[in-house]
Amino acid sequence: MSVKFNTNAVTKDNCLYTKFAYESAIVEKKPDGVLSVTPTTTDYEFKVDLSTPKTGLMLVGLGGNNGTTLMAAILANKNKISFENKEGLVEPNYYGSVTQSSTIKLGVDAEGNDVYAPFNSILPMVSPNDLVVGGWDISKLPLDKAMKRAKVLDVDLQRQLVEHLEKVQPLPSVYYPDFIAMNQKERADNVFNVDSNGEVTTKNKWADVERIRSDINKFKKDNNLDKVIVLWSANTERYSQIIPGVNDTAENLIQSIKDSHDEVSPSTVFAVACILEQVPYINGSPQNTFVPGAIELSEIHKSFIGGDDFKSGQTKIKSVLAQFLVDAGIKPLSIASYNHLGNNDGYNLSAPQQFRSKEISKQSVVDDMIESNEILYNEKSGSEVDHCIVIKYLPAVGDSKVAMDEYYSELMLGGHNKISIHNVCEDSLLATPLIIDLVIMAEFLQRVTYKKVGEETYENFYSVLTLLSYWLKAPLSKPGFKPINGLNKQRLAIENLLRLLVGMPINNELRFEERLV
Ligand code: NAI
Ligand code: DG6
Repeated sequence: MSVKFNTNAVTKDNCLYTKFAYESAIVEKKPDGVLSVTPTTTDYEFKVDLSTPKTGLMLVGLGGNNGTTLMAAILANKNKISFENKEGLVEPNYYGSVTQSSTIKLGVDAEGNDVYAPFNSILPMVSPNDLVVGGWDISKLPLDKAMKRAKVLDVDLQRQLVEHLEKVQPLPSVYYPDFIAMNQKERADNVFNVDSNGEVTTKNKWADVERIRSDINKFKKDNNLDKVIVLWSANTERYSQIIPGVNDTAENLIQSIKDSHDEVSPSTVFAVACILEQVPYINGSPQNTFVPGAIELSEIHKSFIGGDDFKSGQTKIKSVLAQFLVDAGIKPLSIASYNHLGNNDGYNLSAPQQFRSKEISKQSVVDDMIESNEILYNEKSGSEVDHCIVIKYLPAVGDSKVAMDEYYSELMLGGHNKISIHNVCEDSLLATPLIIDLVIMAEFLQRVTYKKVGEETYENFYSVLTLLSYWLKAPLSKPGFKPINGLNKQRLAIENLLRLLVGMPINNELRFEERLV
């Protein structure tokens, strides 16, 4: 479907130019407790490069459940591979992907009814079918076998994909045994950081950075790509300790890598390599890959980063439900989130330090909602939600993760409300469309620049791509800013950005066509 916008946006040299008045408000708390609100307006000019580049995606963890499912989804869609399951013929699709399978409201028709268009019809975006996918894994299994090991896809689809996947083997990767669970050790047979005896060594971390940089450049050259995006979908690592002088600044981090400091993780080594190559790098796992020094390095090199941890099922619902309760004036008192799963992610998370990374990520998601409502959360009536996260490894259920949540809330006049959710989700089929969205949006956001009216040069967005927060459990934010977790707020920001870039006013649901006489 194509959409024509009759706005003031101007196309020149294959770029789209628009003007946008950003309206906000500055709020000051006066000594007498009064909140003083002053509307503000800043005039911007935006520019979007309309050409879609030939884009490569390099996944760290290519041989895992997400990696193989992503590869399979793209191949199935690109080659129109249908398959039989017990319910009949299944046509390939990208359900679960906002960029591929959701719509945006354009406006209303002559009768005042809402009209929608596909998300990816507003502005040119790379199609996932055109992505060139490659990447690294510490396991050398070719992808047809890795897909079988993952036990995610229907067997008839697997059978048809073998010929496409059997020749794909992940590149060797960096393995520092201390960062992922020891139970992953036997998987690590495809590692490049080895000494002359073939033993894993963690003593040449700068060489590891250089190797990754060279892998990226080779992939780009071999596939004749305009751009590469790297995404970490490898095992959850333990947290790195943040140590002043070690990883607190860009300079210290670089020196610590050169000194092969124990607290530098593989995911941070990948981050630094990508930042130095100005390749966008997204972290789909919960660990603190982006130590302060990595964020500063991304600022210095104006290189895009985004994270952390795919927000796929249980946490996505939480970021809607908790927001709904608090916005409805109902006070959640406790949230208990249990889950069990039987895939390799669950196996890795059965180790305490890796579980702790996931616990932190899953827990942080309601913080800003609590802070948004002082009527419900205050010193007198209690300012916290009891929030517990349990994850158990149960091999029998495989990739079909079972998540059970109980939301216990306080109602009017001492009443209570308990909402229980039982959610069975095929984990990798939920997570893979998020990878697609993160990559398509990161690529798109690289093509958007802006300047204040009157300024000379167009700038890129700030290096931490917080517009990706919709897809992430613990959104990384600009230092000094608090993350926004509410799913609806996150979606609205993306939708309004697309609207303003084509010269449309930002979305509101005033519906005056209907409500005014
Ligand atoms: P998986 O365990 O199936 O795959 C991870 C892959 O990473 C494995 O093949 C492993 O060999 C590889 N690996 C480990 N360390 C590596 C390194 N240093 N370099 C290259 N490869 C390495 O896990 P899955 O299910 O694909 O999930 C991947 C990550 O995404 C996990 O951290 C998980 O917590 C996170 N995640 C997954 C979600 C899901 O629904 N599947 C949702 C949210 C986050
Ligand atoms: C257990 O929770 C395993 C995790 O890797 C999750 O499957 C993943 O983080 C998805 O989490 P959520 O909370 O978004 O469903």
